[in-house]
Amino acid sequence: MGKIKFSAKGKPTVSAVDQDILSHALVVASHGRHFVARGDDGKLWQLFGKGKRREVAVGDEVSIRPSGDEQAWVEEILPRRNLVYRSDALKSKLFAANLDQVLLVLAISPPYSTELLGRTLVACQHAGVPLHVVFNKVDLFDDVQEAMAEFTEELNAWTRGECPIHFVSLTEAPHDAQAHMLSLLEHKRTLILGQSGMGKSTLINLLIPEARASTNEISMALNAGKHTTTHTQMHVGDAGLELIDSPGFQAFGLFHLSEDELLDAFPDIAKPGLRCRFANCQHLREPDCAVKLALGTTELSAARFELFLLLREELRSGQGYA
Ligand SMILES: Nc1nc2c(ncn2[C@@H]2O[C@H](COP(=O)(O)OP(=O)(O)OP(=O)(O)O)[C@@H](O)[C@H]2O)c(=O)[nH]1
Ligand SMILES: [Mg+2]
Ligand SMILES: [Zn+2]
Repeated sequence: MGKIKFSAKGKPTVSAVDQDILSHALVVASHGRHFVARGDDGKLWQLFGKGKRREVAVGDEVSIRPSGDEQAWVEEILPRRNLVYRSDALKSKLFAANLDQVLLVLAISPPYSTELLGRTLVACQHAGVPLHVVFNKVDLFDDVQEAMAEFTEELNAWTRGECPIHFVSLTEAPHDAQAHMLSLLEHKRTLILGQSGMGKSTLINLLIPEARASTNEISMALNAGKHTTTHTQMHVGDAGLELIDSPGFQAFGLFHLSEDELLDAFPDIAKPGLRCRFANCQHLREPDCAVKLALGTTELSAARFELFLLLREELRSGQGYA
């Protein structure tokens, strides 16, 4: 990968390039309003977009119109297979598009949030993208077997057993981790998500050693020398590896879902909900509420019900702003 510069502040400069020729490119890096795309010939372009055409995500296929030697306008965002994003009442943050899978990296230090896990699962289900959980830093467990059993039970309660869980130590058992992860990631485009400090970049650097230099070049420039990832970037490795690194998140808003879509992501509530006495039961204080009856049984965990109520309240209160 050549040098990527995010320094241009003004409009792209017009030079002797032919502005009438459109070409195809893949968006490989995003830092909010700055984007980098790779043309079919491997050339890297600094991308600019106007209006809706500014809403590009890493993984997007775009048609571009050159405006300078290294700069181009987004002419069109080609139809997406899927898009994983989060949103609050005011704006959306696009993580990545056209994915095969999402990998959520967790660890006990810094402590992971089950609520963020629950939200990530809802976002992935809504996007139609499979989610895997990587539980990293198992070297920090006192009793590995006991801890693995305990965390598997906790995570399965949150994901209803729908997400495979992979326990690894990226720094203490890198060879094992590498072999295990490769079988999961080869020939796939994978978005790596997680809170800050969980080991997302460590995982990518282990599998694609060249990623380190490329990441550092941008992160150091943007973030005054800190290692934490500040932009979303796709790294390409051998065996068809396409790994998208992203900055750690502390919040994961889902304001873009409708109430029906939210319910789709909670079959453990939708299903008993069909048995409630009232068709429009809110599952709060209504008589003969089958959801309340299911609560605490193997059908519905209290934690998932609480998350559902929280998300529903959020999207109701956000209506009219989004
Ligand atoms: N003990 C232990 N530490 C690890 C392991 N994997 C990663 N770390 C450490 O965790 C810290 C954070 O790792 P990063 O890969 O930068 O985390 P990140 O998820 O990319 O964080 P952000 O870029 O801030 O979102 C680093 O100091 C790593 O060395 C592990 O398996 N065990
Ligand atoms: Mg990182
Ligand atoms: Zn009910």
